[in-house]
Amino acid sequence: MSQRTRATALLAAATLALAGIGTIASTSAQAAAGCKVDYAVSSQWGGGFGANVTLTNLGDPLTSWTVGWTFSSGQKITQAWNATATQTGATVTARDAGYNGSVRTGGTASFGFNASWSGSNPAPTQFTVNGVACTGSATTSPTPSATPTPTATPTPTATPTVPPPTGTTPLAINGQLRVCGVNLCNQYGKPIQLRGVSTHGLQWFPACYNTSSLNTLANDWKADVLRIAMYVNEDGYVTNPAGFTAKVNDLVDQAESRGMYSIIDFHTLTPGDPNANLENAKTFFRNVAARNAAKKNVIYEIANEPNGVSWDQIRTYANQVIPIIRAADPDAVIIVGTRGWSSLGVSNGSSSAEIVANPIAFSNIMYTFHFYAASHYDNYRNEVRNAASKLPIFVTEFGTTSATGGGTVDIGSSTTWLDLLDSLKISYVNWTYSDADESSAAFKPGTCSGSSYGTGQLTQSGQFVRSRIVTPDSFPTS
Ligand code: IDC
Repeated sequence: MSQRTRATALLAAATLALAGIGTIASTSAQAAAGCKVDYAVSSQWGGGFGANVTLTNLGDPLTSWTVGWTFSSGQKITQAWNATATQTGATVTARDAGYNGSVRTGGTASFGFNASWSGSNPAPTQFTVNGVACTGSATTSPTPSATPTPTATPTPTATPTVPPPTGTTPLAINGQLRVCGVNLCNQYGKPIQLRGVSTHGLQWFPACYNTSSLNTLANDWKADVLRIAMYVNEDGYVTNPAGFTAKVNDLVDQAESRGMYSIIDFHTLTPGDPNANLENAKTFFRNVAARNAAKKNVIYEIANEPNGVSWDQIRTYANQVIPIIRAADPDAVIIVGTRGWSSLGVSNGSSSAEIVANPIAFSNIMYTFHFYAASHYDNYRNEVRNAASKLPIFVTEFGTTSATGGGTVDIGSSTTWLDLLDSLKISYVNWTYSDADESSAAFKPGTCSGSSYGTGQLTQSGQFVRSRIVTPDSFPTS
């Protein structure tokens, strides 16, 4: 391009840009607004209560928000998280916390608060977002060129609390998970089972988690969940906290963009006492919970396999880490490791009775059970069967092999195990989606240095596990 043509082109671009600014200014006055606010008291005690508030943006994308309402019975906010709340008289204004200010069309943002009450505690019924009353629908200011067509008035009975799924992925269908009774439930309150795989140690197999392998996992294996095994010691997190935190966050995004859930696994193994990593856990979970609070695909696993410690010591650890996660991400499911390498105590001569007698006193908690099919047989199965009617259990790790991760692949025992978990609707995750040179790995050694993760690359274990995960899910929506 000659100097002259180039100057003309620049001038044209500048003119277009100016025209663009003019257009934006004139349309922003007519930005579609619309919102829905869900307000739910999560717990209430004498004189106090906690509540979660979720705003659904039904208008144009927001870059910041305030949610407003008026209390009718003297309630007073004492503390808020994921928003800054101010209260003048009965009028509350909750402003986004910065990191959750952007909400796409159809997206949600949540925050929570504690408040005092006396007499009665009625929920507010009218909310505003950025000063606009929330009617549960979108409105656009009429413009001469684009008069909106009138929409049918919604009938009260036809307004479901949770709208139907907007997609077909596990995440789109099930949305925000929660624990109901002993089950993992979806956004419709229906029990579901998630089936998926675990990474190997991120420090050892970074090459195995890339666009191609994750596409294979979501599209070919039809996995529902990816467990992100972030070892803490053993050359893991402690060697580079910021780097491993970023890697975990990236994999959360990768899973989300493919419609899968992700389990953030703080993979403590050696030492077996999670309290040895308490400060690391606090820092790590404070960061990942704040960063991922608005996402619906995150499940937190706070200690992989406690060993050499009592259930009481595990509880002590959990009681310090859970509030940190909750402060940032109040509604996520949190999974707590159990005694004896997450064997519900069995590998230490104990049982789930110690957990039932002394459970974790937070809501939305599940308990970890792990098994290796060539090491753990009927006495472990009996314990799972027994515990399943009393505790919400999540199998965040199992192998088809011995507990070393190697040795013979026991297809018979693996089949018995997975049939049992299917019948109990217990979610499970296989160790490992990697090409480690050990029989529990799903891919043959060397696979991750190539570009194909097809069935030709699968090991015996990988073929079996894929065949169990690929079958259709059952995700009830009504
Ligand atoms: C194993 C890996 C192996 C690695 C070892 C490190 O398969 O390559 O050398 O960890 O300690 C678990 C643990 C999990 C183990 C796995 C198999 O959660 O970290 O991975 N296992 O031994 N519990 C029971 C078995």
